[in-house]
Amino acid sequence: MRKQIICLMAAVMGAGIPLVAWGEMKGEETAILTSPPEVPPAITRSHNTKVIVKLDVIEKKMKIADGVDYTFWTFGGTVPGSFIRIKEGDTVEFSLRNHPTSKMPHNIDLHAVTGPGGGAASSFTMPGHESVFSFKALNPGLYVYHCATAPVGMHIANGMYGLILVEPKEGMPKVDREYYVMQGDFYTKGKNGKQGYQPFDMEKAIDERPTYVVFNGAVNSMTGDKALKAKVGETVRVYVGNGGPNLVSSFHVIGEIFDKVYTEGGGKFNTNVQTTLVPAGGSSIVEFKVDVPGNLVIVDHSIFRTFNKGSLGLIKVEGAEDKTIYSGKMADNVYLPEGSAIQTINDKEHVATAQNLEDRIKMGKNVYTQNCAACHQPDGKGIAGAFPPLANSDWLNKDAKRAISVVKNGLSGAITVNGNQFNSVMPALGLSEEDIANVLTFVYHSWGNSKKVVTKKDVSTVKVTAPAGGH
Ligand code: HEC
Ligand SMILES: [Cu+2]
Repeated sequence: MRKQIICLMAAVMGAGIPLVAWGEMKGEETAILTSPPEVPPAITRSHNTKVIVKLDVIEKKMKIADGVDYTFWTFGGTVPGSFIRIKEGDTVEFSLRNHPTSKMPHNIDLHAVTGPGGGAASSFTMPGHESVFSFKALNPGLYVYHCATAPVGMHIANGMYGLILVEPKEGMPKVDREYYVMQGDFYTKGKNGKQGYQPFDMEKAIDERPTYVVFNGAVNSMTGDKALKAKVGETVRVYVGNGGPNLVSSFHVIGEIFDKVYTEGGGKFNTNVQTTLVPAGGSSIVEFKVDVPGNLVIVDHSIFRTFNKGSLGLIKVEGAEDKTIYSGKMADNVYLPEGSAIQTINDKEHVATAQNLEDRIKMGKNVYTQNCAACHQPDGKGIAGAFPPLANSDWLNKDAKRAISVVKNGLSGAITVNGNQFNSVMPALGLSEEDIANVLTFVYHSWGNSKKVVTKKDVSTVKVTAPAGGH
């Protein structure tokens, strides 16, 4: 009836006015729910509707890390739970269905709900039951939903959280790709990486000492084949959530700057942000245009969590390079400022003297580890195309005076070692004569070389020339 009146008004007032005004309900539809990292398609309708959401609670064993199983409690079978997308002004008819195989009752508190407990009391559901309640989405934004059944902390710690996006009336600006990423902290009896089935550890949870901190429910949920994807030139939007239960996330993408951040999932955006804080039970919407190819790394910048507890994901960006934006490595120059190694040349007191061959080799080994191994490698085999081998090196074994000169003065230009050409720069390292004698004696007595002994006197008879490497 009301609808007809509005249609009539539109006809009277002319074009440009939608047939159904905002706040007017038209029809109904069933929400498309997606599993992370996927996001349901943008809502294109320009009217409000009744949205039916059916969400299943499933308790199930899944992998939290390689070789580690955990019993997750889920909304929709995944951690985080299914992504729900509706529009400001929509009325949601929400069905929470607790699977008959569940051991626990569960409910849902949606932060997008205006009403007691965010729906928690109305949705308390025993295994094998379904609860239905309805709410009107008054405020646009990105909201967390979670289970709020006692013990609440335990239900959340087991993975009972997800995101619901309430698009503003005018919709979200168009982007090329959207992803769903949600952080959570997990507490297992066994320590990080302990294989086999791991039960929940209440004490660790209370003490806020997580065993795992992960995105999308598991270590490596977004690496390898499961890495997120984008192409150079595309704009990427990530709906970021943090289920907690305890930790706050310092959300960061290594190699990108967020062009826009809808801080805390709200209506206003900040620009040019490096790291955004995502509170437990909160969210953030980040957007960035990818300009160059490569791997972007999604992290919680509380960085031990990333490298020791699992909060690491990848976005693989494919496309053409743009050297004006990122050059790649352009030079690897020698940098030996005054007061570094050079100083030891004149540092007479520093020089300990080897008493015998065994001593000399031992001291030489130390010099090698500290001064040579980084380039020529600890096993003396060098790196193909960059650093020539010292192991079994024909160039080295042929002429000891020449070898002394290399270490004393550095070396540049093309040389051939064991049939392979190198054309690079070895810097003069500023070692004392004693150190040079020791290190070369060590090298000559290692890796199948000629067992020549180099003395300090041998070193002193080789001329000092202008050092290589631009000094
Ligand atoms: C910064 C990297 C770097 C360090 C450190 C370095 N080298 Fe080299 N070294 C090179 C490069 C590069 C060459 C080849 C230079 C060229 O192409 O002209 C080379 C060549 C040599 C050669 C002659 C080629 C061969 O394989 O026999 C010897 C001998 C040698 N280095 C010994 C040493 C010793 C001993 C040390 C430590 C005291 C050392 N180097 C430290 C980079 C390094
Ligand atoms: Cu629950």
